[in-house]
Amino acid sequence: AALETELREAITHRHFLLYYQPQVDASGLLIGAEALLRWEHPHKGLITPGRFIAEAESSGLIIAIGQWILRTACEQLVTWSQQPGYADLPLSVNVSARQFHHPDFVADVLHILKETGANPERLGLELTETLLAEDMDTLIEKMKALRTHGIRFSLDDFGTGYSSLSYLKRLPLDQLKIDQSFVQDLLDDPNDATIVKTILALGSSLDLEVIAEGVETAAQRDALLTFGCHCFQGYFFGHPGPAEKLPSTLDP
Ligand code: G
Ligand code: G
Ligand code: MN
Ligand code: NA
Repeated sequence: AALETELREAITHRHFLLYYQPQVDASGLLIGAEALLRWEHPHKGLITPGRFIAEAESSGLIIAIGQWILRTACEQLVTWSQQPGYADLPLSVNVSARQFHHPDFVADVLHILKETGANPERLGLELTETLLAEDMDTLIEKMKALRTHGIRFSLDDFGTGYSSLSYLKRLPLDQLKIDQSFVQDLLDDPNDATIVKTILALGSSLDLEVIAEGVETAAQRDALLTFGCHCFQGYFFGHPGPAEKLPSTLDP
């Protein structure tokens, strides 16, 4: 397809870049960042992954792009490790199902960490529930192998997929990310408020950190606080942007 050809060219010419979005605690202190892929198209400008990730997955190009993403994120970790205020900042990287299921995934991640010199304890990987469709034992084995090195795992877009609670209990996770769709209507839709509270209770009983995504207003943040949520990500705190624009403290 035309898009596949363009993606191949983008890989060759390194037309990708990573944006970073802040994650904050209840007092607005920066507690982490999420790396978000962007394609700097020579004619079409900046393209968000929603428009090409599916093609990257189906064509298999996500493997090469994913390696570039991990390497770039690890290089950013090394840069931060030398900057006051950022030295211990955790960075989360999105990993697609096809990428994670590749037989070389664990070796690739460890190789990139070694080559860049990034601290594995600062690296988090965000998985989605689509991964759970495949062999559970292999999935858990790979997660455990990476966790031995200190890498953390988040379940992204949580609540939108099909993960049963028994799966959730078996997975060696560190964090649940409440999908932004539930945060969006939190104040108007009692069902969404109930779902958010349920995810927070689940996280608490499974000893998982819970972070709310897509927080756009102070009112949403305040409601989440009263529910016992202490970690936030969203436009209210900062849009995804270049690493240089990531503020070390936010005071909304
Ligand atoms: O940043 P944006 O809202 O455009 O992201 C859209 C979707 O693309 C999200 O579902 C996000 O998880 C996914 N995405 C963003 N960056 C990456 C990446 O580096 N790798 C993968 N596999 N998906 C990404
Ligand atoms: O699927 P994933 O959670 O990785 O994707 C996160 C996506 O959500 C990114 O593309 C990012 O640009 C977007 N995003 C981040 N904060 C907000 C927000 O406050 N509101 C909305 N609508 N989107 C957001
Ligand atoms: Mn994510
Ligand atoms: Na998400």
